Amino acid sequence: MNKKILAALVAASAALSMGGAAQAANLVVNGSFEDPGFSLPAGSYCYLGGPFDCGIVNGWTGGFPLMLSTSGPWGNPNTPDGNVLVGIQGTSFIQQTLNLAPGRYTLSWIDAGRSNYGAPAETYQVSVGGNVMSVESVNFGAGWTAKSLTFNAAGATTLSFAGQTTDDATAFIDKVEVNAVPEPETYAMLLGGLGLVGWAARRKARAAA
Ligand SMILES: [Ca+2]
Repeated sequence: MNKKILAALVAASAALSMGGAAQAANLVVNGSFEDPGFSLPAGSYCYLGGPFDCGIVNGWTGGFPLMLSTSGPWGNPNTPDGNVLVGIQGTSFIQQTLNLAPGRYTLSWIDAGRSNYGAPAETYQVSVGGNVMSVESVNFGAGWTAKSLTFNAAGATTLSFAGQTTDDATAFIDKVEVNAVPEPETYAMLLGGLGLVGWAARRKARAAA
């Protein structure tokens, strides 16, 4: 009997763990920009919706964001996330709308600065659902830096990275991810299940003694 209870609890704990793993999947479509939807040879670039038009960037819409490959001509450091990255230049922007279940989420990304242009910094706003969540200033030549913020959402939610300068300064962005923050109840259920497993094991040990 105890073995059956134990097996059921182990299965329940495993299912909860798997649920947690599923929640941790990145919800952003093409957040790495590695599936751009267009051909981008090494060392080249295009704009979404402008001259040298990329035509399409899978998962994303925007106003004139720069799509770059590693070793691109815009003074971008090579990205640690594949070969393709985005440049937010002047007041250009890139955005994506996610349909999110009610809950709490983490948005994470990496950014870096332009090394071959003299402007001191590119400032860009990170918005979620139309609310400005963060204003980032990326200095000239800055290396890749991990950024993140958390937000609550339910339903259609637009993520946006929007430049705030009037010059040719550029912030490079890559590795955009949104992950669900596990609910406290999930942890409580898991811990409760583990507690019962421990109790059952102790009971069995006493019975055997
Ligand atoms: Ca990338």
